[in-house]
Amino acid sequence: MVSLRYLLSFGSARRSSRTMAAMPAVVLSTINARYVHASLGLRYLAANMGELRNDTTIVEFVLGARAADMAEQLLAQRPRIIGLGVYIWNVEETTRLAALLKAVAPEVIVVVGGPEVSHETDAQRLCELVDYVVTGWGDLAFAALCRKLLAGEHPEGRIVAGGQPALAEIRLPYSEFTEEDLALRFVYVEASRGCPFKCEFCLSSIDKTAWAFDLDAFMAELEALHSRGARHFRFVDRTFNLKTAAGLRILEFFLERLDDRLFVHFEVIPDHLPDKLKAGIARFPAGSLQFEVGIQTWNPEVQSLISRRQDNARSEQNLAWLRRESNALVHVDLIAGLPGEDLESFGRGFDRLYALGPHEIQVGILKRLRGTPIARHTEAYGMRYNPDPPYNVLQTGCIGFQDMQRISRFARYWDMVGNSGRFRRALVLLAGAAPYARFMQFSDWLYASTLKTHEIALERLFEHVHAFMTARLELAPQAVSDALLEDYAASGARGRLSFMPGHVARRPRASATDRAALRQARHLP
Ligand code: B12
Ligand code: SF4
Repeated sequence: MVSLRYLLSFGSARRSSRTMAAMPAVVLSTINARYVHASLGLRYLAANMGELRNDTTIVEFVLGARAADMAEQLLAQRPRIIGLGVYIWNVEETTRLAALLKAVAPEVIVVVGGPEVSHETDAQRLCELVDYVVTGWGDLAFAALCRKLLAGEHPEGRIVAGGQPALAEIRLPYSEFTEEDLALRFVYVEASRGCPFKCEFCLSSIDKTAWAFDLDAFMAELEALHSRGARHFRFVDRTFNLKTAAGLRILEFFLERLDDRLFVHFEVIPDHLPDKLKAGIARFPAGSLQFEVGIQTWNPEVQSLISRRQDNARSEQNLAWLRRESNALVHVDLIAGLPGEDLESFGRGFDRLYALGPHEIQVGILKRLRGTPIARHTEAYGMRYNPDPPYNVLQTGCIGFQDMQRISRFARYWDMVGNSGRFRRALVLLAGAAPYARFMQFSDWLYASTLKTHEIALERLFEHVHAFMTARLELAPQAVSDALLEDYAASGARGRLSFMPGHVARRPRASATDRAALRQARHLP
């Protein structure tokens, strides 16, 4: 076994010290959304390779890497089998990668697995291109398949059902995190798998229930990670607060180890926060605890249509409690474009949530994930989805395409202005007493003025917000400037803004044709 087990790559290649003699038979790979996201799924597969573990290596990439570069790096390992983890965010890139791999090295067996290829395999080019598709859990199934393939057996059928072994049979993967992972990346951990709820837009709704890993064994792994220096933990449990006793024990573990660097992230359901959990939560200092809370919609009819059970009154009380009594960072998810929900209802929901003061409102556009039961509403509710990833809804019976475009831009701009935390003082003025309506007005105006939703420099964004609030909303210019200047200073940026005192207007930027003429002139003698 060579010492460097992981060859991490993000765009540009990092060289492995691996020698030709130590080439692994199996390479596990995936394209992560960003470098900070270390793949937990691959680490499970690697940890469960048994006698093949020393003959297996992990090579991770990040979105943006070129298919040819990734293929080159994978093939440089001279593997006999390449296993690729496929998710909604990487399926297009993985398809291009698999096509190249099969074109230049058809003898290398390519196996894919992961949530994106666990359903509707017939409809996917990627599944046609590769040799095997493992659906569902791959922890033990991948190793079993590799054993057969390396022994020269060829399993019948290209689609292999992963199966769901008892959790006790699965080796926990946490020793697979390297020192680099612990220092620089999120450490994903999992105390339970699956979800007992049935929200139809979510892939976890097809799980029969939630299964808990042996808590003692899991706590021992947390302890080992913590002693190795891990401080940034993200729980992938669908609903962390399902079992109070287990949740409390995990919270206590972190409370006993609080330090300046500790950061723990949990996904929680909003209507279940027993007093014991609250007492634990309240003891975390600022900056150490983060909750992602799914509200998705407040509309009871829509909730029942998509089989989401949620006690709105209790959710509201719990969110208010979190903001009032705890230091936890609270990020709340709302979905736009659910069947039966129009813009007005979405807007009312946004305002209701805004009033509760979460740190972030994450507005997501509904996606029709492969395998999710939401598909049953397609005809009756006029749902039209993007046929390509991320399968976002383009229009519904209640929201036309143009309005869906508006809400998508609203979500993007809200991220830049509302969620970024850079406009805290100005946002209060901008939102006024009607946050949704005001912000939608801003969003429409900003898009009409810039035709951009990306690549707006921070200074320009401050100037746009200033222009909108003074010229469009006709708010008192001094109050607007004061709020924005305070926000700008707090953001740490040190540029110049057009509404700063003593600002001298810049000469208008030369047009593209003027700049081309200037450039040509520079070549003249
Ligand atoms: C961490 C995470 C992310 C991270 C990215 C992580 C990364 N590596 O880059 C972030 C936060 C960026 C993210 C974002 C999104 N995510 Co996300 N995310 C997750 C989460 C919470 C954990 C994934 C995980 O580690 N699971 C634990 C491991 C053990 O499970 P696993 O990854 O599924 O792996 C198992 C099997 O799939 C299989 N397997 C995996 N790889 C391989 C490879 C081979 C060869 C084989 C044989 C088997 C196999 O075996 C593994 C062990 O059983 C899951 C929910 C969940 N709890 O799983 C959602 C989930 C993966 N995300 C999902 C979605 C929809 C999104 C978003 C689109 C959400 C949105 N904004 O609307 C975005 C898209 C991001 C983008 N840039 O476009 C869906 C995925 C649907 C899909 N078809 O891929 C999930 C399942 C949530 C859900 N319940 O619906 N996400
Ligand atoms: S949205 Fe949350 S509660 Fe609903 S099924 Fe998915 S993971 Fe479970």
